[in-house]
Amino acid sequence: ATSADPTSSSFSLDDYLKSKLGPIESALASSVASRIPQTDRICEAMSYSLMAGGKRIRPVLCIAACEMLGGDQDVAMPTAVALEMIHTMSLIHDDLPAMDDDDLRRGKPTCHVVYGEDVAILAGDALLSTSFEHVARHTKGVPAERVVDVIARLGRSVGAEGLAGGQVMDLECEGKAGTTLDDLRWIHIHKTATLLQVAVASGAILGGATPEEVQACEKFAMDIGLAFQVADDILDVTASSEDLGKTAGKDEATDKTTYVKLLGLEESKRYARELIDGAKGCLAPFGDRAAPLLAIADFIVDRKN
Ligand code: GRG
Repeated sequence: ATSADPTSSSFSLDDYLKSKLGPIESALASSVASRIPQTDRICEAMSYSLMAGGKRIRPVLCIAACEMLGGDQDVAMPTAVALEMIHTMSLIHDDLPAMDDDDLRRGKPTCHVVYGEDVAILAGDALLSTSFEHVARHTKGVPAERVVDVIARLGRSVGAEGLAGGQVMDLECEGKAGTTLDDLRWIHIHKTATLLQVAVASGAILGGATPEEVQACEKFAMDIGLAFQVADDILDVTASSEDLGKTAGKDEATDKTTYVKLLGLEESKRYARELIDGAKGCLAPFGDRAAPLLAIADFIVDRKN
């Protein structure tokens, strides 16, 4: 077995990511290519943000879950692309002057800085609607019910019970005293964990998971989603200010409530580790086939950006 083989005991996440990122990047690039001159500008704005160099955690999670269930990478790829489109849309909108008003994202000028607020809003809208079209049009080789289930889950993850609802709650809590750990958890479940959950659940569904298997995947993803956010708060305090697009200690300087402020640094680290260990336990039924997802779970708390 090679080190990229999920069943090998010497599984290497680096090799695994190297083997997945190439196909993901090319699928992303072709998904927003303009086909007629009239769409050149909007497609350029969509592509600018989509191709700006994210970690691609959501697409990798989706493909890894599909393969864990014995499904093919190609079956999951349209959904992997859709997840990154939705994620990118949320970042473009999150950076707008009406929201966080950020000039930099992933170390590059934000979409509205380059293309204007009007085009950035529309690029986000176009990425969102194209994500659903992309799954419906390009997912091949599995029963249609699985595809419909995936599209329904993607839609839910963006709406009031997902990104949009989480963002509104976040705005309500901003600068307000008395945000509790439960409030913080609610925000992060909806802003972050839900899309990670859909990434893993969709991959599993496309790979042919039973309802019990989907549930185990969902519990895994919810916990790594929360851990991701706790790790983010820890990184904001500990990361070096040379990190692109991040300012060390950023949240210390604002009113934003974070896990580190509520729990302290050491307790936050312990909480993140506990969430990751719990998450990994959910995948025990999948044996060695879970190796990539287990390694990604560790990466989420050990990452440096
Ligand atoms: C417009 C319907 C609609 C919804 C958007 C703006 C908004 C509502 C939601 C905000 C969502 C948001 C910005 C959540 C934070 C998600 C998060 C953890 C981002 C960082 O993800 P990484 O680390 O980023 O995966 P990279 O850059 O690696 O892709």
